[in-house]
Amino acid sequence: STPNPWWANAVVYQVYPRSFQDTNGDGYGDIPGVTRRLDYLADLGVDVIWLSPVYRSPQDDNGYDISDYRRVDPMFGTLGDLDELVAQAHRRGIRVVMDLVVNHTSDEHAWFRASRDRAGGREDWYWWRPARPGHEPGTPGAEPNRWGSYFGGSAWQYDPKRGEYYLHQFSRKQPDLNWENPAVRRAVYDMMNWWMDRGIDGFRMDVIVLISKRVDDQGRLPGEEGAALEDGPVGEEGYSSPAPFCMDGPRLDEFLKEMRHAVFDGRQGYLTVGEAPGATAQRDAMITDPANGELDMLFLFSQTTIDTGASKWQIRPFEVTRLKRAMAEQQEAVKEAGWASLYFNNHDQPRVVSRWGDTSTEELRVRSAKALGLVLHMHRGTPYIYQGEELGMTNAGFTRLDQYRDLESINLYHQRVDEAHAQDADSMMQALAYMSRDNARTPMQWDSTKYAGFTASYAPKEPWLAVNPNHETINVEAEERDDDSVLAFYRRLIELRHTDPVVAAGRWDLLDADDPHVYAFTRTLDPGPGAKPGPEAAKAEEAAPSGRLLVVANLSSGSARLPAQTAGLLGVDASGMTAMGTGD
Ligand code: TEU
Ligand code: CA
Repeated sequence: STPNPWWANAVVYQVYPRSFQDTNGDGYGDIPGVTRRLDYLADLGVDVIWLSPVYRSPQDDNGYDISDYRRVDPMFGTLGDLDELVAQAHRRGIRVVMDLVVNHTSDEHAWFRASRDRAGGREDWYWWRPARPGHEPGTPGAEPNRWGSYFGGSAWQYDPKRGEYYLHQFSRKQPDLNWENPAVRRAVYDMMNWWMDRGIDGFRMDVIVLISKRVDDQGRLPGEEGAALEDGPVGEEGYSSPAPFCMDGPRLDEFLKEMRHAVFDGRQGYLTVGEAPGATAQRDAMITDPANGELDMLFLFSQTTIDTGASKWQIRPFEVTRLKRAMAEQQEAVKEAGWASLYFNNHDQPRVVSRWGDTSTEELRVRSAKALGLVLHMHRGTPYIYQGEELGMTNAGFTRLDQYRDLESINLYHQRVDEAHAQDADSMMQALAYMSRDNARTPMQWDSTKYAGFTASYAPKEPWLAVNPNHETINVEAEERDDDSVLAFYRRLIELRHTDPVVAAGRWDLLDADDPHVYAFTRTLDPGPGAKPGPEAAKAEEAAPSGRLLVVANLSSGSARLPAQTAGLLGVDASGMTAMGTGD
């Protein structure tokens, strides 16, 4: 195996700037707010900040719709504010990774505006297609194929100016870039180099596995008139899925290698992590194998889909065994080469303590948050913390549709309930309460004041999304005073990754895979025959003489017995454990 790169024992903290800290009272978090809270992050001990998009954007999808990659949106501040944030972070030994959204741009980006012209030189920068022959352009059924957008409606939008349709896998304000066009790729790499030269430390790449589309030898998409490829089956909402044709497409490896050369060759100390819905653990191993020169890490979706059905709105009960299986798949796949990212939460996922923990009492919430944090952070890989996860922040608790702001939640409610009758209103509201992205996006809870310290109590504007009422008890200030808080526990988790070589590098072995309550595994760092003696081995001996760590967490709400393998390893009889035991 390869020597560990710098990020192998690093912990990444995701900041969703819109919800982190507002400094000018407009109800939106901003870049000076992140800078203001850097000491908090330095105290927590994180090594890297991943900043969700702050580029110029109409904010149709909270900044994941970019209209100018080289400007900062005024709602977040200025380019100068961003330079200052990066400089201040670096001063504290924290690296800054920016979000890179290049599967699509905003429909207000200059590239797209030029592309609406059939002769402007940018005509092939997006996926333009004519209406289905024999159909009036712009009328229902005239779309090039049956694909549905992930955010509702057709994935095709008619543009009367151009007289054609453009593809958008996400909202109609997020047209997909045509990566088949080398000029598009060059423009993206130029922009990336511009940011790297400015001093940032890498990129988290939004839906990067969607950039290569499966086309036939005439360049036609599936289902398009005369295309050799069949469109997929139409589902209950009236659309087919673009996923089989756009996820992990045929030229993905080629594009990623090209990007690596064009942007990262000769650079050092950076990090690249690609968001990879639909990618398998085997593909993860290939793409993150340093020998292949693609990406450092991927965010797989295997663990985030264990409790949903065909659609993310069909909720099924959480099963510990499924979580273990999903995590194990990735751990096994990258054990020889490649590297795992470890996450339960981000700005698209509900709060893990509400999702898989027990929040029925305050005591169980705290234990759940610790148990889930322990399990995640003790795996082999690079852990990601999403703002507020370190406090055990919970889901939003919204009960009415008008409390939501997320376009996915709102559009899909209308599509599934009002249009397709795929789900009744009550069950959809329950599904939103469980899965909506807005659960992750309520303002960061700093203190117990009216707006949780996210914005001043006397601010002229309310926070853009309601503050969770439980901020009166769950907040940074309260948890900093309490040595047994979730926050204190996260500090120790981060410290362990930095100080214990077994945590950073040890082999991972699952125990008792089929036990429905207890999540247990070992981490082992044995020199083995033929291992080189050296500073690494000496350090390992010093920090953990046995070179072995046993992690045991009861993830059920009741008490559980130590399962056979775990008990055997401890040399004890299976005995009772407390609910959501933290294992520490
Ligand atoms: O998300 C892509 C993605 O696959 C999903 O997580 C998606 O957000 C949704 O939950 C599907 O049900 C990325 C970003 O993380 C997300 O915030 C953006 O909205 C999306 O891409 C489009 O840029
Ligand atoms: Ca603000």
